[in-house]
Amino acid sequence: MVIIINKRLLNNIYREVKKSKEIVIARHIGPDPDAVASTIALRDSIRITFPQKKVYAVGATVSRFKAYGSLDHPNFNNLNNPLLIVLDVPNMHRIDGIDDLAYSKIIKIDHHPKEDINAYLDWTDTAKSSASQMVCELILNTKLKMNKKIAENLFLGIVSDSERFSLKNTTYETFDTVKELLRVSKIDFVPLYDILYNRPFSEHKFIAYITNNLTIDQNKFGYIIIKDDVLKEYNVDSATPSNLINNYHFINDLLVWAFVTEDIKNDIYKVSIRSRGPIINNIASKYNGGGHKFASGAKPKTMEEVNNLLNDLSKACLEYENKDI
Ligand SMILES: [Mn+2]
Repeated sequence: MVIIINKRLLNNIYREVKKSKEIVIARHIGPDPDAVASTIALRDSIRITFPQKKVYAVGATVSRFKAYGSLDHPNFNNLNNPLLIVLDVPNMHRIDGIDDLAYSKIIKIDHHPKEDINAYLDWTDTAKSSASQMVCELILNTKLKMNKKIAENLFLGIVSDSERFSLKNTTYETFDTVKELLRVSKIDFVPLYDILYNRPFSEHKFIAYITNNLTIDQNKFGYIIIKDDVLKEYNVDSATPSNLINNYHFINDLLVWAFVTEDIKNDIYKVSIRSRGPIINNIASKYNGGGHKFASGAKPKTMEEVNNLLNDLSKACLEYENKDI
């Protein structure tokens, strides 16, 4: 059985869902597989459990994630103060696609450290591998229903956010939940890895470009600044580097690494950061960002801010290396 400490909170979330006629489910901007998969899975579960309800999963459509299912674009004017459920996001300004929505109350399910979202029911647990794991636990421990597609999405969200159960957010609970998910759904999960890891050869050449051009300083801090013309040359977009950054987890010479990508369209720099030791989310939050202790992102506006961020990260590596001496 899945071990749940907060069964009461899960029951309260279920009761609130049951009570609500209209529900909007949202996640963070710049989505990743966990954000998309958990949103669509929860929507589909509520839909098959309560077919009479209006349930929408919102946020910008990302063509790369179409295998998870399609998102909804309801006219918010036709809704009457729906319940808003936010997944995988701790800050109000990073919720995607709810700008003109007048909602009644918020339920939050998230594994990032708590920020400014003030929820009526708040299930925040940084010990969970993924929002998908949490949605999975919610479904398995309440009367919410599961089907094959829901199970596949949840599996993909968990595998992706835990980087195939290799990151520090993976616990015995993660395995417990996945075991239960596979037991009840009987999904054939091995072919699903294609959805996460198949990529065109041009993207592999781009990985080679990053590897060849990554600068590693004396503090074991690695970084690369990827210009827009390079993205064009390799036929990738400004979101691609953040999807590749976990590939660099098992490199001896790296303690922290950052991919800085020029985002011409939005006139900012997108920075993805990973760490194998130093805590980085407090640094990212100084540069229009945040995230997990060892996996963060930031969006500095100028090259000067980028340089300051890179300096701070390198310094964090130095302090981390010196702390045991
Ligand atoms: Mn997540």
